[in-house]
Amino acid sequence: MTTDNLPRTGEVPSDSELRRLVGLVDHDSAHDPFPVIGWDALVWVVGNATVFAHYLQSAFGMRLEAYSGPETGNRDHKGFVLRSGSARFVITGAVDPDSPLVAHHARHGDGIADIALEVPDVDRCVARARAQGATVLVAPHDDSDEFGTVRSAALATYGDTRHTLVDRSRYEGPYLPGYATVDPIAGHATARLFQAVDHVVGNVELGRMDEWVGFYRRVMGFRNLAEFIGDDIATEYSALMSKVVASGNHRVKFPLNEPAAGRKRSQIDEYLQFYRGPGVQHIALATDDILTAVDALRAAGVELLGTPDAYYSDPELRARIGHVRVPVEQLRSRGILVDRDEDGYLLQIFCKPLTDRPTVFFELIERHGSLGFGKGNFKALFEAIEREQQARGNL
Ligand code: TYF
Ligand code: FE
Repeated sequence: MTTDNLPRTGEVPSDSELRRLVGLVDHDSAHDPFPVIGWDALVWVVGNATVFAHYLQSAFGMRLEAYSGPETGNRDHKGFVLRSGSARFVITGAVDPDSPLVAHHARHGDGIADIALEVPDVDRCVARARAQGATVLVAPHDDSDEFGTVRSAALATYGDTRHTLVDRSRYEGPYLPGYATVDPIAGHATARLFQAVDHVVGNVELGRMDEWVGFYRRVMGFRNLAEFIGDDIATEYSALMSKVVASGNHRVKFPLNEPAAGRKRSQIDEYLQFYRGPGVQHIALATDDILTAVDALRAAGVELLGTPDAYYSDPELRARIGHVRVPVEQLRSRGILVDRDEDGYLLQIFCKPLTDRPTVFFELIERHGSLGFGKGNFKALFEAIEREQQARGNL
């Protein structure tokens, strides 16, 4: 493996590292109606949490930090808490055949049920959400164990997805009450391939993107970012429309897609059909070494989207990207995309769906000043996605 020189997975990036990794901006949160600290966890419901958690450790270098299951008194389901830098994934799967997770999985397949956000004041956020007409699925309440108390609540968002709001300022435990610290899988040296969650993308139904943009603006006080996919790009080649909302300092960024009429059947329609409704489409993972990460993922057999050679030999691209930290040859051999804007550049690559249904996938992103999402790559990216859609017989 080429990952021996990387920091261990558990090391959390410093504030200044995080700023660079995910492109934070200055922001005074004193007047935020809904102050957000950042991502708390991405909670997955899958058909086999034991195996899925092993895959995220063995292929994505994540580190197991905590566990809940029959051995810890949880007869309903297993939950594995995985970390890479500041990113936390919780993988849950039913043990009890009557667990509510069974119905979620039967409908959606493997997916993200909860985009949990860490907030300093759960009650204040819920009061704001109620006043703005949001659906409160779980009222603010405390959970305690020997490590302290967590206060949380949950709001509904698109589809069956929710946002649990978590205040862990009075809690010292590994995750939540009910979870116990465990040892990572034996003999496996985890490598930190990524350090943070950059953005989480939602797919919503045709014509509803603006409603959900409005939801995040009204309820959470998020703002629109400049990057979007409009009618022009949609009809040219993407068959989707997209807008991005973000928290004040951009720590939490939510691009929202809806299908659009294009030349071909929209990739968003394919998702909505197989996920049986709106849900999380992709999670972008911020890394400070996308080359090493890609090599490690390929070595582990993870499938990434290919990029045609023509992309790299395009003189227009060459001129536009200017100087990047490695020779373009090294990007070409790995299929890594590059985009530049007025603030800097970014490197990015996309995995094929990691689930059986063509739904959720990962993106890796290495930012060098750019605060964007790879606008210059949309054409090459959507063509690559359509090749996969075609191969699945869904185009
Ligand atoms: O998050 C983004 O905007 C980029 C591009 O269906 C993108 O990663 C947008 C829509 C999509 C796939 C990728
Ligand atoms: Fe993205």
